[in-house]
Amino acid sequence: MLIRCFRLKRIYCKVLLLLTVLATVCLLLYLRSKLPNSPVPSRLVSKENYPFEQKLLAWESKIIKGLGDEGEPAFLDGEDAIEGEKALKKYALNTVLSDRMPLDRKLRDPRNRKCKDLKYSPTIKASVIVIFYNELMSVILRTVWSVILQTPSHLLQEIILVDDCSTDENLKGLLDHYIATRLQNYNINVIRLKHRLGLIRARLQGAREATGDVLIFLDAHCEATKDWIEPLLSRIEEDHTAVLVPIIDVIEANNMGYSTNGDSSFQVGGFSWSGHFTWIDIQDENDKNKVTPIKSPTMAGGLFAINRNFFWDIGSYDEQMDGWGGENLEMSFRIWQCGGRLETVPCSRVGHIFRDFHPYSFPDDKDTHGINTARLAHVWMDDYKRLFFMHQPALENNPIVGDLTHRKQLRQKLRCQTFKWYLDNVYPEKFVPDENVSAYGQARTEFDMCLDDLQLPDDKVGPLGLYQCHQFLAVSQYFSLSRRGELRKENFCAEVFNKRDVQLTECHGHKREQYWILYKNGTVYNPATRKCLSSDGVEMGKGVKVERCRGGVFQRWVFTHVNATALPG
Ligand code: UD2
Ligand code: MN
Repeated sequence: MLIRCFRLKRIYCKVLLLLTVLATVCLLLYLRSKLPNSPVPSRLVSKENYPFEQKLLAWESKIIKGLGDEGEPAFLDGEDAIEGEKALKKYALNTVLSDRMPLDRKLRDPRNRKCKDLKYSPTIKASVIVIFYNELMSVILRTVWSVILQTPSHLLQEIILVDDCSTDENLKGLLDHYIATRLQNYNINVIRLKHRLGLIRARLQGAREATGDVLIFLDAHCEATKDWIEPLLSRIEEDHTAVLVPIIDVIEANNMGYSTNGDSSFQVGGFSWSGHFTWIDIQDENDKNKVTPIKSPTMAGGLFAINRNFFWDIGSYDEQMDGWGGENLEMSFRIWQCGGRLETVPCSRVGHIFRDFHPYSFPDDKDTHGINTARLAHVWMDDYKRLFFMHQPALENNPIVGDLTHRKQLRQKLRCQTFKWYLDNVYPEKFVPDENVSAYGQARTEFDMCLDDLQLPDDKVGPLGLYQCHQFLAVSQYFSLSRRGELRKENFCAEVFNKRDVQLTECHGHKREQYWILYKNGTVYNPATRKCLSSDGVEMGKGVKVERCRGGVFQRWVFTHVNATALPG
């Protein structure tokens, strides 16, 4: 008909044709405007995953461009702000804000200026392993994107995501669809565990699948920054027994701000005798500005790089550790005692969302941190385990701790050093409450009252208290008088305030207010105030004080163990 129309050259026919074409174009344009603007090639969206695509598009359309760029703290308005506050209380994270923030947000380069001049040219590749259990999808994906964007592709073998049997439905089909449609050009492998295995065995599963020269483990709420991977890989290429930790910066859980500790100061890992990881400030002035790796006695556990073969050779993880906790100290002690090194790399920085509480629960409500730590104490700490079990007496001979044969065999096979060797060579600053001290144990008055920390939380300053002596030596009443004259508990020292009150506060090593002399007659003298420690008039549960020295029962303290030869007359 068309041909005939042209042949006929009738004007009305031409007009009709033009109108038809115009109408078709309009219809197409109209239909297109009704379709969401998908960035995804249509061949990747099938009938089955169409609902996922819709959901992702709806989410993506709400992402606010530029929000949180440069790692700046971000804030939402109105209802979103209120919902964000609620989420923070529920998940220890502002999930509303995270969902609105671009997954590939730009971060400023947080490194020390001197790092920027260093050139690294590693030739080995990493497998980055990210484990998760019910984490927020946008947070997991931001972790993944940061790795992709900050890692030169020739250094990245693959990213392995291990889902520790999450129950959150979004982390199944929707996450898979995101990876298939938005990350299809990258080598990302998702492992779904059939049962919840806990973070230790989840990491092991990831490691088993990995094929890179180096394994880099990350928590599922991290953001890598510029050139983070080069110094890690270079150092491992130089020494395959070096296990490395980046500087772990803080991403604020409420506003996602990326904050650093300042340019030239940072911390390495320590531990407390209660079996917890602690941060220790770099003491050595020369180390503070360093850009080369610095020895670290322990690691926090979530973010580290290790040569893949070395990981297996040195005993990977204790597979009988459940849930969460303890594996980081186990690995730290083992690495040092069995011939490796643990180092913090100042020029590699990765942010981590530190949450105030675990947003997930543990099966059976077991104290997995305690049990796992009891396992490592038995295997790696020799006699020093006495100091841990003082904090956890119920775990000392408890079958719940499980069989240790394999780990003890491993220690023998690898001919590892003793824990004393570790303390002497790796962590000589660590205070051992019953070694090289003038006195330790309970400090008792004649009225059966003892010095007591009154259950002071680890991170607080509080009074050095007085309480009825316990029948057994419990941690709350365990004090030492160090050779330096500190009356201390782990990292807390008794210090005189206002020339009268005595507080437990962080040990400074040089403060005169923290300096005490124990005389053979039981007087505890503070030369700074020229006063003596006294229980006179102090009620049970209240703080002791210093008073003019006048002898007598209130100023006499009897320690359970005294090295009499070390005391002045
Ligand atoms: C710290 C470590 C963490 C781990 C832990 C001790 C850092 C920054 N973080 O606690 O990596 O070493 O100490 O065990 O050093 N997860 C599972 N299955 C579970 C529970 C958790 O896969 O049953 C995942 C979780 O989603 C996260 C990772 O394990 O990606 C670590 O858990 P976390 O972030 O709650 O631990 P965190 O940072 O408090
Ligand atoms: Mn974490």
